[in-house]
Amino acid sequence: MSAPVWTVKDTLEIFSRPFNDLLFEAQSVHRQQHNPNALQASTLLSIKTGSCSEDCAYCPQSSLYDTGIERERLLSIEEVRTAALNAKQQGATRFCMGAAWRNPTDKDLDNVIDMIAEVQSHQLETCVTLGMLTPRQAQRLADVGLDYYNHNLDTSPEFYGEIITTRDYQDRLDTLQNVRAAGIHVCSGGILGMGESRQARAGLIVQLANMQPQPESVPINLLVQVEGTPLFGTPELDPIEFVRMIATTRILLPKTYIRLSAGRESMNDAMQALCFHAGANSVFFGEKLLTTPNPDTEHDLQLFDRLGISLEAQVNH
Ligand code: SAM
Ligand code: DTB
Ligand code: SF4
Repeated sequence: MSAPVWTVKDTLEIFSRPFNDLLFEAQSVHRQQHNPNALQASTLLSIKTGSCSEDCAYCPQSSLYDTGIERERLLSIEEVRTAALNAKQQGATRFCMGAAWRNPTDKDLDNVIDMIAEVQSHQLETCVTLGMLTPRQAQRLADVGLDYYNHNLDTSPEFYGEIITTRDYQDRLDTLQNVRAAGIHVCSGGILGMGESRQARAGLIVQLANMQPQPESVPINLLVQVEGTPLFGTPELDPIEFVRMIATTRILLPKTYIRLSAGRESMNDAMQALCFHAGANSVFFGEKLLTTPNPDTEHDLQLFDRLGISLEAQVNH
């Protein structure tokens, strides 16, 4: 049987169902494919912070906005090792390294490849997010055994131009295609709370759901509003709408790991519990995202315990 081709209309129909019907369907799909009481945990590290040339309206690391973030040099291997060991000790199974680049140079990639090898030596899965990649660069990352590449579509093709002008949607799709062709697992999702419509939310899900194969990992971020960025002051998103997004993503991408990503700091425990019920089954774990705070590890562990949720076990390579 060939995979369904989703339209925005079909997706909006699901998205807009009565909340209890939507959640029941999402939870039913979720249980067919996943352990409903387990979460995969990844820890983030910014290996190169600030002074990015791009104009992403949400991002504190763009050089075009005055957000008080200082440019930092590329971290050393020792700094990466310390952070990776700490993440593993806390219970993360994957270590994700992010760089504030439009794209890496080949020299940048040499350094990142050494970092990936270091993280792998501690039996952690690896993920990097470095901006756009050429087919050759993606192949180099595949050759070193990188597990996941994160590159977000961020929103629908139609709303995208309101958020980023320095590269277009097709550039992002091309990078994802290069990652897929190299045989690396694809991690791609987006951000809610940027002033987008429900149609734009559905439009993002359709892009992800119609990829063949679908991405293995989809991060759904709630905008972290940072003073100085153009999106600072955007009206807050209704939490119920965010839960609908998770549930609809779960229904259209049944096998994918859906990550409740940035923005957990501003969510209460009940909202996070609803997101896990709606099908979110991975989180960023550890007290910092790239430049902004994430919930305390202790608080997270207590929340998971209250919900009877366990962290997925460490993987042995
Ligand atoms: N520079 C690379 C790129 O843009 O592809 C990699 C790092 S970039 C910070 C990774 C992703 O973080 C972005 O695509 C965006 O989805 C997310 N992000 C950045 N700032 C955010 C914010 N303030 N709130 C929520 N998500 C954010
Ligand atoms: C993703 O979708 N969210 C993460 C990760 N992929 C790289 C990044 C969130 C960044 C939030 C703002 C910050 O901390 O700078
Ligand atoms: Fe640069 Fe990535 Fe931030 Fe965009 S999201 S400004 S590309 S660091």
